[in-house]
Amino acid sequence: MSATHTEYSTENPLNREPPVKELVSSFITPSSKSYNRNHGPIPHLSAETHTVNVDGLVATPLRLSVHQLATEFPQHEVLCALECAGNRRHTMRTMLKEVEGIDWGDAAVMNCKWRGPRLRDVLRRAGVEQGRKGLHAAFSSFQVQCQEDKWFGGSVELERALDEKADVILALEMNGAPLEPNHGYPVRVVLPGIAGARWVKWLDKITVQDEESTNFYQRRDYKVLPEEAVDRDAAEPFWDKTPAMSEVSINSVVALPEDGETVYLSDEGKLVVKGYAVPQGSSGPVVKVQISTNGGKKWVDAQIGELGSIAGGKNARKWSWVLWRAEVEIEVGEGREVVSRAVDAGGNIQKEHSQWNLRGVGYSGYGRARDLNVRRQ
Ligand SMILES: Nc1nc2c(c(=O)[nH]1)N[C@H]1C(S)=C(S)[C@@H](COP(=O)(O)O)O[C@H]1N2
Ligand SMILES: [Mo]
Repeated sequence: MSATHTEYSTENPLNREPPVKELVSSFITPSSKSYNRNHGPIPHLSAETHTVNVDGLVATPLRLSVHQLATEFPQHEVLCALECAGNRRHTMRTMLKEVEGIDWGDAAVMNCKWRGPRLRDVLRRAGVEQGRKGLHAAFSSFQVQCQEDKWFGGSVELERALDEKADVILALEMNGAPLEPNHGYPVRVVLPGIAGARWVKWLDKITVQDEESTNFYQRRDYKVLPEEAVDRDAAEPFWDKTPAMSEVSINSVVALPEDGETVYLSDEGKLVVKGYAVPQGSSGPVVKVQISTNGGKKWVDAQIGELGSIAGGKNARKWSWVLWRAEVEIEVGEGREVVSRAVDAGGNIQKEHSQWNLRGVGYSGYGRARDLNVRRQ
């Protein structure tokens, strides 16, 4: 992997993100430009021997080999963004107030093609009870001990797991090649529109159950705690009462220029600005991105990039990010700022600020390049 990644070694798990400028240089993120988020070491598993168990409230528990997952079910491809709930934590802590957690910038996100059987087909083979409310599909990986729990797990509502339109798959491939160990080889959950924390890598078990995953990362982390939870002690009573994060918020980021940069206007007196935007949950695709250089008084529409040769029309772009570009007027001088906001097909409009929360998750305030020094050529 490229040495230009910023690594965050909390104890030792591999946690790093690429420079955001590099990230937005490809519509499909190659693994050389992808972020990595791990709560424990990376296991190196064999696809020959690995199996996924399906159990809990199903008529026929299953034990499926990777070969069976690849050959006994129709393979489905989804183009979608994977975003860590901690993406943009740096903006939250520097604009609002200090938070706990890795100091992620704007690049804890990637946009890839994922391929594998639909979770729905696997659950139906196990004879899942359909139509009963209040059940959950819980995903577990027992391969390695994590920092806060012995194993890693997460869950989503069973209805989501079974909804054909939700495009949930058990991915065996990323961008046309087998998953890399970092990204969950040989099989990981892909949950379009849902925070990365639920996309369990090195998947061992899927359980249909009447409660959420009991794993630490479902119950005691990845929650937008209320503002009164100012520290760990104050947070204690809120963990059980606060819903687990599920769908991601609409978001956009200014990747170029970057904070503190000295930039030069073109001969026409314009500044080139670029970035990405992701839709809210299932409300994609992103249909509009707007840029302001005067604190939101005036907005200019950005151009949304070509999506290349993706078959399937608009629906194929539903879960994807968009890359955008704009040429904007901006006053010469120091301390200038460019902000971006996105709108998706469901009518969600990105808000200026996000709620502060102790764990610094879900930051989705306007994209921002701060403290620019704007000059004429
Ligand atoms: N088994 C396991 N799965 C996991 C994690 C983990 O630590 N262990 N991290 C989760 C989190 S928080 C995120 S954001 C994504 C990151 O996926 P990536 O490392 O492929 O980018 O994986 C998720 N799945
Ligand atoms: Mo994450």
